[in-house]
Amino acid sequence: MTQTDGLVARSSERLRALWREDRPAFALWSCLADPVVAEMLAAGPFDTVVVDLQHGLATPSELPSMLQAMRAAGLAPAVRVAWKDPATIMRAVDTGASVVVVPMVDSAADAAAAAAACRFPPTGSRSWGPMWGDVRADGALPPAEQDAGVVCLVMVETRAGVDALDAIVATPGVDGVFVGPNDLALGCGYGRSTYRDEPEVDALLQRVVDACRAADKVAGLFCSDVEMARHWAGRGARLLSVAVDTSLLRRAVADAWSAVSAPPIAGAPDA
Ligand code: 3PY
Ligand code: MG
Repeated sequence: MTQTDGLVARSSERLRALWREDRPAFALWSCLADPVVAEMLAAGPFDTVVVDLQHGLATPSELPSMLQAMRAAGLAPAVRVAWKDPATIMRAVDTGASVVVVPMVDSAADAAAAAAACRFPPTGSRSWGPMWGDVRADGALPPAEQDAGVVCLVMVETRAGVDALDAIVATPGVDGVFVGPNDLALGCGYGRSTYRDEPEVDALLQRVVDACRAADKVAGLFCSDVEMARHWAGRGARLLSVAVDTSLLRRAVADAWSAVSAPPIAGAPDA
C-alpha cells in the first residue's frame, strides 16, 4: 500500500464508508501539543484522532506539525477548533483538518456559518488558500474535491443548542452533531451529572442521537472511557471518542507503579 493509498483508506472517506453501513467510528482525543504523540496516536488502528484546540494544550502554532505527523502516519486528522468563528474554522481546514468539530453551536445560523466555512463557493464561503494543497507535490485539489473531503460536525452542548436541535440537524452542509456531554449537563442545569446518574441527561443525549438518525446525519459523542463509548455506540451514536492521550498516559504511569511496587509474594524465593 502506498502512502497515498493509506491516506485515502484512513481519510474522511473511511469515516463516511463506516457511516454508510451504520457502523460506529472510534476516535482518540489529543490534548498534548506534541507531534510525536500525535503520530503515535495516528499510527494506531483508530478511525480518527481529534486534536483539541479548544481545551487541549495545542495552539494554532503547534497544529501544522501535529497534522503533518498524523498524515505521515497515514491518517487524515480531525480538529476541534477553539471557537465557532469562521476564521478559526477556515484555518483548521487550510492546515489539513479532514474533520472539523465546532464547539458551542447554539442555532441554525451558527450551524450554517460553520458548514459554510468548511466549503468553497458556491456551496460555502471558505476563502481560497489551502496551505496543505500548496505543500503537496501535486498541488491543491480542485475546490469540489476538497469540499467533499471535509466532514463538518457541530457541537450541541448548550440549552439553546438543544432548543434549536431540529433546525441545526437539518442545516445543509452539517454532516452531524457531536455532543459535549459535560457542557450539555452544565448548561441545562444538571451540574456535573452524567447519563449514568441522571435520567434527564441520559434522555437529552438520546434525543440528540435520535434527531440525527432521523435526519440521516451522524451523531457523535465525547466519551470519557471505553465503557461509555461502547454503551452509546449501542444506542446509535456513530462517532465516539474513546480515550484522551493525557488519561492514557496517566493510567499507564499508575499501572507501571502499582506493578513495580507490588509487595513480594510471601514464601516466593526472592521474597
Ligand atoms: C464537553 O463534554 O462539553 C466537551 O466538549 C468534551 O470535551
Ligand atoms: Mg464542551
